[in-house]
Amino acid sequence: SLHGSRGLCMAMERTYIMAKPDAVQRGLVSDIIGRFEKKGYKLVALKLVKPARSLLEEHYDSLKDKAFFPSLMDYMTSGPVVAMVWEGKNVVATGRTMLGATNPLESAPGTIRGDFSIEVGRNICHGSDSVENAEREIKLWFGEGTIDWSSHSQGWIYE
Ligand code: IDP
Repeated sequence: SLHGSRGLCMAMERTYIMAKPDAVQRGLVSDIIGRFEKKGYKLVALKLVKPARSLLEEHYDSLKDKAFFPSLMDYMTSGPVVAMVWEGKNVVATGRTMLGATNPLESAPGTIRGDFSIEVGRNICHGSDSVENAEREIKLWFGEGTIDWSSHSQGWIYE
């Protein structure tokens, strides 16, 4: 309802989105943030971080046996990243759709990776792939917690 608080009371999903070092270097941070902001998702945490290798090893723990893992670590530790948490209905799956396929060769035009990147090892952004991983990644990157605030737009975004 427009004036009610249904949108605020709905159990909202949260996802961990990260602008990778190449996005920061190439000035694409605002484009990534802008897609999520304009879609209607709510920003609940954001910071610029130069992540320690140990943090990234934990973040990408499931990939540690892959041949590309060392180069992934070099890429991800090469500069600051923008870590953020976005909240909204179905934001984990929809966030992945907005990012596009992992390999930009397969990312559709209109997606963030499809529009702004070419190679898998320089694919500019990260987004949690499941609700469970989102919770794990949010805890890992935002031990300090997220920001609780009410957005005046909620009633214009959720019916
Ligand atoms: P995702 O980022 O779309 O969730 P994952 O398979 O979890 O994809 O891989 C994590 C990241 O590792 C990718 O975003 C990409 O930067 C890098 N990566 C994945 N596969 C390859 C590869 O085959 N070669 C080089 N880098 C890769």
